Amino acid sequence: MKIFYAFLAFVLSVGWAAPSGAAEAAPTRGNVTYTPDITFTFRTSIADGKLVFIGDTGAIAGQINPDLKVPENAVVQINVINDDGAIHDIAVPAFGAQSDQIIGKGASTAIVFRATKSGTFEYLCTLPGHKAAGMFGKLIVGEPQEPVESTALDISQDPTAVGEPVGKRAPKKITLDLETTEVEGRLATGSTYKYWTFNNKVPGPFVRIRVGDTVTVNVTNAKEATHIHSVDFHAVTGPGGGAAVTQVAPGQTKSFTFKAMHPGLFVYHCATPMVAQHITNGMYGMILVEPEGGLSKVDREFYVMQGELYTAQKHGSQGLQEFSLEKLLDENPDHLMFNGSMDALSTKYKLEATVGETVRIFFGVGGPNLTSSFHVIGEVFDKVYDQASLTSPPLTDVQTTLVPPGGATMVEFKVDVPGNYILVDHALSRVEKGLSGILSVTGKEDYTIFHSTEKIDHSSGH
Ligand SMILES: [Cu+2]
Repeated sequence: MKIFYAFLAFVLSVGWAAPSGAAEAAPTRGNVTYTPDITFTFRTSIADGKLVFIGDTGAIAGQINPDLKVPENAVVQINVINDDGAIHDIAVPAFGAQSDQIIGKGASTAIVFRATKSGTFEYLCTLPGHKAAGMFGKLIVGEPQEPVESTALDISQDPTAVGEPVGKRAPKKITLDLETTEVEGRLATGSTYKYWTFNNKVPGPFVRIRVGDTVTVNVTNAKEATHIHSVDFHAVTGPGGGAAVTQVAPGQTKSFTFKAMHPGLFVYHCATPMVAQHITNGMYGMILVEPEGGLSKVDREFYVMQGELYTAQKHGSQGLQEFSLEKLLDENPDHLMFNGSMDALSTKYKLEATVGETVRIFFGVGGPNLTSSFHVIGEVFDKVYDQASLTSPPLTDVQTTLVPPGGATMVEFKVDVPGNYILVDHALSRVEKGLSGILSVTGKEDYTIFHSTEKIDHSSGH
């Protein structure tokens, strides 16, 4: 009898874990990971006595059972949030994709699949009677999408703009001109944000000097600006890191001169109240103060900074995204990004290296609020200059390293195997809000390090 109940429990648990359709779904799900090409979000609802899916964000927001248009071979994610408290699921039978069931109000689920063939297919809720009650729509694959590309300024920062290594030169005098601006910049395809910047880039320019240099900083606030701005360098020893003497009104310039006393990789940012708002809007960057004799030589150097945007509109919405003070104070951003825009380091710019080369990443967090668990998927950091201290011995063989807001790290590693390596904050929910970048490594395979008879899925993002 006991055995019978154990068997029954086994059957029930398998039945629960693998609803019909899951078996067919497995092969397509196995092909996709971190970054779908297109994401749709539905809410379930009852409208005019019918059960329906309603588009939650982006171009489909508010539409009942909207047509979902995707390019052929795109990796598609459909999220469903239960908003009526009845039992539902979502399936696209043509691609073997089926979710588990969501029961409680507020519960959610998702399916991810690759749309491998063109044509018009059906999505639906597979619960008995729900399709008949109205829960179905069209997935149109292959009709070319018209990307809504705005003419807004591209504020994303080039990760290879790392300046000249100081080498063995003696200390010298340097002039640094910074212009603070307020510009509507491109956030993603079809959306913009009113960024506040240094030199029209987010992050601002990578400043590279050596210890003992004397730097005169001129901060000019663009005359079109409507706010006061300033700059606080964490490398500066002096009042406010410079912010106490650079509160600049639009159209004005203020200056100060400092001597770089400490080697290291330091964040700079605007420090005008409300400081968190000025930082989130894009007013951060980094200054590298190299030690005497310079850093060791590497083959590739990259400049990467993590930032957050707090918008009234949800992630994925089209048009101008407006700043939300409430979300800033809740420290709950809708967008996270490397180098200013959603796709700066995945589409706009490429981080590239060749097998056998050494890579160095200058990584900082503008924030203003979230600590980064910086990680490169598929790599191990040979060296981590923890807290960006260049005078301490580095940590060796590190998987993930913590970088606080207003802090930085310098990591180095040799690339041994070709492929795509994804830069992330290992708090991986943030990938869903835009935070990822790709280091693309080409060159000869080394089968003693990595080998598989399986085909690499290039569209997986790896
Ligand atoms: Cu500012």
